[in-house]
Amino acid sequence: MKLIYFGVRGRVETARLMLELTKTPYEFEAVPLESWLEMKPKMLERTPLGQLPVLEDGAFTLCQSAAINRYLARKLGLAGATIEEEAWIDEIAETAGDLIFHAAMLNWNPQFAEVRAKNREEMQTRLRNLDNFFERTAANAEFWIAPGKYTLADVLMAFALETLLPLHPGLVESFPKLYHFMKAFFSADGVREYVRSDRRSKTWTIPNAFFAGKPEETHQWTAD
Ligand SMILES: N[C@@H](CCC(=O)N[C@@H](CS)C(=O)NCC(=O)O)C(=O)O
Repeated sequence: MKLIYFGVRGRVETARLMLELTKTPYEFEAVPLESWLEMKPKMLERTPLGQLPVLEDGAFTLCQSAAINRYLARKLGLAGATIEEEAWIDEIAETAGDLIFHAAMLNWNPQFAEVRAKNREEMQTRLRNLDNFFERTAANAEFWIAPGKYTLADVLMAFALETLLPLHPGLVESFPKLYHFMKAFFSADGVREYVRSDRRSKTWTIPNAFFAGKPEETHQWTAD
């Protein structure tokens, strides 16, 4: 299996986390930004809009990060066991997607410094609601859908919460249940080694962004 993306976490990281969690061998091709314009016409043959990420699984090619995530979840045993579980995973996936969307909008906002504090307040409200939702619905402290069984929901939500750590220092930590859930995922067998390795991209996005394009603006896990 092969994933192609830029050398950042961005829209490919949850697919990588699933492959690492399940210890599935894969190749990651990091396209240098400077090669992209030359490469893009060729990518149009493989993806509708000539964008990344792209997954190649033998002769099967797939684009759109959410489609890649769902395909991998089904293939790697991280999907729901019933249609209710699937719907619930979708619900959490959309919620995680909202967090990522608001983080990305802030990261790319030229007024980043001016609007960061307001975004933190809004994010605090979102996390308060999420914390209550987690309390009401999670299987246990470390697994959202099924106790002892990771699903796409855990992967997407843990990554979304991790994304907020450098953006709003101390905010996720102020919700101990969510913080514990996120940390437990990043300590899971397979994930733990990967996120502490050089194989993981050091930045959340590309250097052109106003935030998250530098390693110090992106969360790094250290040995503990
Ligand atoms: N909905 C698509 C969006 C893909 C997308 O916007 N990819 C960006 C990188 S994050 C890209 O390829 N940009 C280069 C370009 O559009 O030329 C997905 O989730 O995969």
